Amino acid sequence: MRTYAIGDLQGCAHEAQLLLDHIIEDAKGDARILFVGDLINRGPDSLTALRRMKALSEASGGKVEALLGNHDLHLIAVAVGAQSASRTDTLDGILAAPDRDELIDWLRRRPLAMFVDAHLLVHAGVAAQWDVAQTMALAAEVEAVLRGDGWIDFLRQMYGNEPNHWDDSLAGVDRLRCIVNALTRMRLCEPDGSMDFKHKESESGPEGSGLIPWFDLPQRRTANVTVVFGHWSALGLILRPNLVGLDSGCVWGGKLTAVCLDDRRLLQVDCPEYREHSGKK
Ligand SMILES: [Mn+2]
Repeated sequence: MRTYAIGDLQGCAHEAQLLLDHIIEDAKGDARILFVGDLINRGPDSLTALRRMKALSEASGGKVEALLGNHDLHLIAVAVGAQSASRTDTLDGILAAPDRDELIDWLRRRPLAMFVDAHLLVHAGVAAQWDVAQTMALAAEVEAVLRGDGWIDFLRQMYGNEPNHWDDSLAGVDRLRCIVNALTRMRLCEPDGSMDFKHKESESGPEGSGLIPWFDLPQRRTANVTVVFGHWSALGLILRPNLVGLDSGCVWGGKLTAVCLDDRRLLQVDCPEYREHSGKK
């Protein structure tokens, strides 16, 4: 069996289907397919994208899985009234769908991190202090809350940029928020690992800011495995020996990318420019 990771779909259901067809052909039918999150929002057909991925996952016997990204969490929060919709959302089709409760219920039970064949998959990033075991344990803390009775209460408290620096002593909602922000929102950091949520346009932030991408922090404890992530379309595809960045800007007129984790073979689909790339994602 070959394993493929796919970048941010953001509602590009048509391109997702084309890419899945390529993968099935490439794998001769025996594929494990892992989405790195943001299945929906901004793009033209979030409802179809979400319905198809749910159906595919449920029929796959665990071979198709999707991580939770910030847009997925946003949808869940909007659906339960814990967050306001944004002007640029394209989620109305899901929110009005007769099966919306089933879709939301499936989505909130998705993981925030996966560790597969020495690859650590997350939507946005991992805090520099975390090794693989701690990353998986912290993701599981949030997953348990999102799957539990208190999930709506948590969503009401989830948003906020503080605390922006991980500390093992963090507790309660501060701890959960910091985990969510690292795994689903982080891009640039201060040299001490503090997360910056203001800048996303480039790898270095504004001149003189001293900001660096989370993955270039020299103290990062996951540098010994390959980290696979999405979320940062301004960077485009990143392929390094221990790092795979998969958000190649599908919804912004770029490509939808899958990488085979077994041999780094790339499969890509060109996308029409559904949205103007203004740096606001
Ligand atoms: Mn994202």
